[in-house]
Amino acid sequence: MPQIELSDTPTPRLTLRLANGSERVIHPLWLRERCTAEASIDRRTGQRLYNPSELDPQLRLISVTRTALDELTVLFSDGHTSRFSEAVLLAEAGMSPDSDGLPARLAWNASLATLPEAVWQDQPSDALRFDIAEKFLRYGFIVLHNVPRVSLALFGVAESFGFVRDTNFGRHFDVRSVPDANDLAYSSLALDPHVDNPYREPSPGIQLLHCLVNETQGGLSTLVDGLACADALRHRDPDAYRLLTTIPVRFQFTDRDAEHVAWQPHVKLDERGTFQAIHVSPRLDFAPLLPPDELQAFYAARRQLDSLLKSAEFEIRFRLGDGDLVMFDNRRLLHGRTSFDIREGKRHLQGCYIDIDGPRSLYRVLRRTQVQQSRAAE
Ligand SMILES: O=C(O)CCC(=O)C(=O)O
Repeated sequence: MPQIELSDTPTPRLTLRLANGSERVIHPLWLRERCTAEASIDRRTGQRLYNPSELDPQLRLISVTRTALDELTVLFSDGHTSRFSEAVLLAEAGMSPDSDGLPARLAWNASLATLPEAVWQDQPSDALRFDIAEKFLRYGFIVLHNVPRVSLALFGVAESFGFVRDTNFGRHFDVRSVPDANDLAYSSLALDPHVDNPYREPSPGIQLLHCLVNETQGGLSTLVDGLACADALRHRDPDAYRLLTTIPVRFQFTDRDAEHVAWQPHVKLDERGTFQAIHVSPRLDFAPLLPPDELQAFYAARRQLDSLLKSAEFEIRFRLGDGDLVMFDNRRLLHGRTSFDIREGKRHLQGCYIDIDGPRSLYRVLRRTQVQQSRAAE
């Protein structure tokens, strides 16, 4: 178990020892800027009352004492005394940008036994919203049943998890086959796995698709976990993975009123090398003009990723029936559909976007409430 160790020689210092035995010395400034004393933070907002860049750059620890079971009292060289909860320090030291108080992401493939799903209620309880947010954060998607089959009912769901993001397609978009469509989504063609709007900066975090009616046999929804595919590519072909995580590609959307362009590598990593997002849309991507041998390697790498994304090993397929809604992480998952025949009947979905931070914030807030309630009940 990770723990915090105190030592006094040659000077007082605190060390975080991780479960694997490695250690990280805690910098005095890192510690000091986490001080929660009344003089340091505003009680109501929890925000800092001073600018930590103005602290003494050579700040040192003068003494560290364990004053209670979970409490360290630290005297700093600027004369300030702070008390810290060890549990809080440990939790924060272990955080990373993708796991900051959120459930761990579970990479999945076609062997996913059951879809993460829930039955929607018009006035959802906190327990239902928590359940949905948790499944969504783990799997990157959730299927909701029983969403009223009326136009714009998807906003009732979207607004329970975040703020709707308007785009040049409108606050919502109707996915049905229309003549002269400005996007292939509005045809009856099959759509390969893709993310929406990779030409936008930032690209939409979450997409919701609500099925108002589906009278066709086809038009099955497909989903692929970009996190799992990127991981498979990293293991199976590290060179291809390196190219797709480093070469920025130009994504472009143009119609009469809009011209959006964004450059993104197909697989975006954070500074620690952790998967952040996947940007794939075979209809909209343009590789930069690199020397022929580099482009040859890039195209081979892109083909590898493409075949993983389309393989039966990773793709799941399911039918969205009337009143079903799928909400997915548009920066992690790729979605698509099989073709359908409009002579069989209607197929009408409505879609909208919300930002990714909505369900994350909701999850943390509801979790905090749960913890407070269980403490109060003890
Ligand atoms: O028709 C569908 O099921 C999916 C539509 C789609 O891919 C989109 O709107 O981006």
